[in-house]
Amino acid sequence: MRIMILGGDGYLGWATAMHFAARGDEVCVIDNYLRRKIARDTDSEALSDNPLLDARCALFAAHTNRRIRCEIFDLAEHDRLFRLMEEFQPDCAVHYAEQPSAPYSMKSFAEAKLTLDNNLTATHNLIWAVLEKAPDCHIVKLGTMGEYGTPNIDIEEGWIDIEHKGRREKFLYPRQASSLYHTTKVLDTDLLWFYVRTYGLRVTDLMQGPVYGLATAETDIHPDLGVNFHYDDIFGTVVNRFIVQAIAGIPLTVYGKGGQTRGYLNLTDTLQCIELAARNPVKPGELRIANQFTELFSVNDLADRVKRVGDAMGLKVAVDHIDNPRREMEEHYYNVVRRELPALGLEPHPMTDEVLADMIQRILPLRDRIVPARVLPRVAWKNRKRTG
Ligand code: USQ
Repeated sequence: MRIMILGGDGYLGWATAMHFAARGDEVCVIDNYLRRKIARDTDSEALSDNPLLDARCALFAAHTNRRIRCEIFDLAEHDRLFRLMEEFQPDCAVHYAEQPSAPYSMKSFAEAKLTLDNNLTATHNLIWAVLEKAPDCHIVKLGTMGEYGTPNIDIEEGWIDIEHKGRREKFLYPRQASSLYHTTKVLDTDLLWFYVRTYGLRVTDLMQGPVYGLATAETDIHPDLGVNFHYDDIFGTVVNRFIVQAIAGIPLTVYGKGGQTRGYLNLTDTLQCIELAARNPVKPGELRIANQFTELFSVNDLADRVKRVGDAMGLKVAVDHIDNPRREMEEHYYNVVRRELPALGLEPHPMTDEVLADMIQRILPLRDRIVPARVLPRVAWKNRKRTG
């Protein structure tokens, strides 16, 4: 398969690039290093220094004999994307190229504007590059479970049948995200659905929950091929943060009551899901939406698990309920349908104690690199008065 990975320098993008290249697929990665810039600007650098993307590709080739083509540019440069699309003719384009941090998107006007401009422009330019230059290309788009929010009814898989005044219709499931970042993903889905139904684009939109982990089959090939592992309040997802906090002796930062429930998945299962989606493309004019997670946990569940495993390893883990910087429900109904990916063959790797212990073992040698000032939340949704 010829596969283009937009956002190839990211936590998921780089792992995905290695995954497909190692399996003999022809991979082209694109990135503009936006995450690295935001990380520098907000003092939120990853735990280890990851070489730049072209250097990682060269290192990967030296150790595996598999080439990953690397292109560094901003997807806002649509003519460049169009040219590359025409030349590379991908069977599949995996779209991760978005500003992925909810807290960053809520910081102030400038960050909100950047998130909106970057995410929607990238999606729109990709759509047009495919329409104009590689119309058979299947777009695999990373959406988020956060698009749905936490409604008081079951969350279906992307679509819902509505009966209204005796008539029926199928619609996109109602979405109500709780950050601007998550809202850009809602808008992406609307854009994609518009172009799917209007021009016959082929799209899989994956509603992914928070990912955890740092090991894949390829990350151990060389220490510099690891993923960019974030534990800061800007880019770090909650499990990765809790593991680092446990090691640094910082009480685990449960936001508010800790009853917030989300669907989680291991990094290796993200790769499995992307591969299943990519190797099973949809027909032209089809938008497939899949809920991408393997297990549901509340934040309290996660804190208990990390504490239990950390304590057993001699870490003395404390748990703290701190003021929730976000505006979200801390106790809520959460029942999510999940059929598409299991039907394609997903075999989940659950979050066992061994999995958490392995994460701790891998991070312990980097203990001295942890910067405590990056851990506590530095962005609050609440510092703006609610008018409605
Ligand atoms: N949380 C804590 N303590 C922390 C960090 C987070 O209690 O120290 C809570 C949050 O309030 C939230 C939950 O844990 O209720 C998950 O937070 P998160 O930071 O792990 O995830 P989130 O900001 O929602 O975003 C992450 C990814 C994003 C992806 C999303 C899936 O960064 O790209 O889209 O997970 S989901 O959460 O299902 O929307």
